[in-house]
Amino acid sequence: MNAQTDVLRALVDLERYPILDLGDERGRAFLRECCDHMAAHGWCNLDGFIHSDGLRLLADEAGGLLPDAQHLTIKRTIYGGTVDRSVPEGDPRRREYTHHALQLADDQIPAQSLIQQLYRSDLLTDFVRRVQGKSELYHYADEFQALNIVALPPGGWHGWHYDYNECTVTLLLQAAEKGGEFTFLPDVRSAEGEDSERVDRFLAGDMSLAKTFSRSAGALTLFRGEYSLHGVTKIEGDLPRITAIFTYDEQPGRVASDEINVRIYGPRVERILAERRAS
Ligand SMILES: O=C(O)CCC(=O)C(=O)O
Ligand SMILES: [Fe+2]
Repeated sequence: MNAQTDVLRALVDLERYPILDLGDERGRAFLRECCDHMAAHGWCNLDGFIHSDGLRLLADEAGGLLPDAQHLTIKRTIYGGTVDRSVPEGDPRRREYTHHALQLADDQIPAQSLIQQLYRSDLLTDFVRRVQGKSELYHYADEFQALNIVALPPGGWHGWHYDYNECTVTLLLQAAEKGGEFTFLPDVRSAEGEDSERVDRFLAGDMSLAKTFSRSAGALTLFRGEYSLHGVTKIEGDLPRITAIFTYDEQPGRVASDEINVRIYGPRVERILAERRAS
């Protein structure tokens, strides 16, 4: 027994998802199923990954941390940057999508918190690495982006975008009463290019092209965020939708640019970076 396995035992439904025993027969079969699904569909969803006791702990913890979170207004094109003026006017790639979130950056989530311990668990990282088919995978080294907790308010959504990193994992901590569906185009682009026709049709409102599936709180979802255009549909009802975002990188030690972090996290991070430059 050690601290790593303790935290996984305290949170994860290991009967259903034997991530501590990937070497034995049942664990190997489970891992193979996840890898096959990822390879065939570009995503892998583990509903009920966090058991009900674990979910209560994580939801309470997030509830205690979120009052310190920043209210962010995030405005970006689907590629995450500012508008590319060379793109023709009227093209949805020029459009900036805006959404509002109450969001905790990694530096606001204590090291001893359960969610941080879960994200930092090498055993979980190794499971994600294997499902994503990578020879190496690390926690993202960016001090703000590595682990985030995002609460989307009722009436809001999460605008369509690609992530900056390929391997994304999301953990739903509180589902919306209605709506708030994670919606995506799995692997609609690759390092070689984008299936622009599908992206155009999706951005014009053709939701028939998008993948979505029912998820309840406790679901862990793996997908390739850098290659899969994605977002969250309108949150209906009275409850905010709360997710933890686990970010990974194939390269160790890589961080995001200050410009990107200021664009995402706003004045708090701008102040931190300015103070650091001044000292
Ligand atoms: O909340 C979700 O399910 C997705 C969030 C997301 O795409 C992101 O934070 O980059
Ligand atoms: Fe994303």
